[in-house]
Amino acid sequence: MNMILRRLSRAATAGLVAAAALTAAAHSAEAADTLGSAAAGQGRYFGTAVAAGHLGEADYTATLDREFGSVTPENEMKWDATEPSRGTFTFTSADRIVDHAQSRGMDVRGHTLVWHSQLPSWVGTLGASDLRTAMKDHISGLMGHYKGEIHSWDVVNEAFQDGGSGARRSSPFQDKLGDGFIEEAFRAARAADPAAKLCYNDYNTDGVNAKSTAVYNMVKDFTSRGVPIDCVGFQSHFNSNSPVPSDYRQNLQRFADLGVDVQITELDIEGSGSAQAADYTKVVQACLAVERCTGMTVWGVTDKYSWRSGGTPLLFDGNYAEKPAYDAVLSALGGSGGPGEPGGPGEGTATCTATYTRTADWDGGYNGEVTVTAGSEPIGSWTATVTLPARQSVSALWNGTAAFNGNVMTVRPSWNGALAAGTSTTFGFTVTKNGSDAAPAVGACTAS
Ligand code: G2I
Repeated sequence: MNMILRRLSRAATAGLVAAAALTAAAHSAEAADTLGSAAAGQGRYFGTAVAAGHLGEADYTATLDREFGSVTPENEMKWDATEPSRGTFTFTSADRIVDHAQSRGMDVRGHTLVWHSQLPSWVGTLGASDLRTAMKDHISGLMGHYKGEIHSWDVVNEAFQDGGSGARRSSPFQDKLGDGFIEEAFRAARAADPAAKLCYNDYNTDGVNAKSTAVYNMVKDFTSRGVPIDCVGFQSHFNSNSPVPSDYRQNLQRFADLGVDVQITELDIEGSGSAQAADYTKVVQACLAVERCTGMTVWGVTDKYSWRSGGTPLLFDGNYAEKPAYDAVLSALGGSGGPGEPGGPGEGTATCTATYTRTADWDGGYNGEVTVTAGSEPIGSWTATVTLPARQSVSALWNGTAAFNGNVMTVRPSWNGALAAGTSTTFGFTVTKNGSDAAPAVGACTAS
């Protein structure tokens, strides 16, 4: 098939995919009992890295198709796989993944266009001018093939060094083209597929540190000068030497505050049991707490095919059984089957209480705060009602989402649904008094 026909047929398939994705979303609203559907209920995607070589394994594809809403080819879109010799593109393995994903209504992340690793040797032999041309040709060739079919591309991957310097990593691109290669790659990427979100992706940038600050400064510079960048990927490979940072959410938020989306792109956490589950919960909650955190991808379906399988870092074990980490992620995403949900621990016994305090007061209004506390079982989600006195109205609400029926406000969590036994969260609201200083009544708290 010549290139033009190939592109046309890929575009026709993409049209079908949009319809399939809508069907999947409609279904997910009814039964959020998988990672993908629960995340969709929170306005996020939940994806996984996929290797083309495993798609023939029935349990692998069954788990993939059931649970995930987005896929990232683990190696198949890298430079050595797609342009092994200059100007000769091979898309067979990547197409296999993209076609599989599209036929099931899943989205695709592109990984990765410009990276120092998994580079064919011919790239390193080029002089600066040739290398610049080759880089742009690679971007337009690869992105052009999948134009309109990739929701986000990792345009440049891992361009900064580890350690405290915040310096750029040596690579053929850095060494021959200088700092400007990143900007040139993003501009070429925007031209090649204007619909794709363009991300910078890196590791050990998950907390606030010298490396993440160097990336932050680059993104800030790009946005201030109009260099096209839409998102930053945080790989999030964690283990005991590199635990989930306590300032993870804060770090994601500072990037989001620059006006870019943030995505968790290669999540895996070595460990097992409840400790691993608790770490996964932290990651999901951090993403859900940041409005511009648009989705999460785990770096593989099953522990047995993980790039660090010895550390059992994923959500399904080698037999595709759901691990405690799976339950924790599903529960943190507000899905069913988690604690207190049908089929989950504590089914039917989950309870919560809600207590009210006035935290601020002025002539025309006041702020109220409701503390929601889980009973003796963990809860996956909660609902609390607040009945307002006559004439009063709510002008703002935080850490929750509200639905109104007359003067009764029903509040559900925004990101803070999952609570361990005995732990609490709060939501707050601002009330306009309209001449009434009476206190609202907080009704029963319902846990699920
Ligand atoms: O290293 C973990 C990830 C860090 N961030 C960028 C990702 O692209 C990277 O993924 C890993 C893949 O999970 C591995 O599967 O990248 C590795 C290479 O840097 C991949 O490993 C390679 C092996 O080293 C090769 O021997 C093998 O031929 O996978 C290749 C394909 O199976």
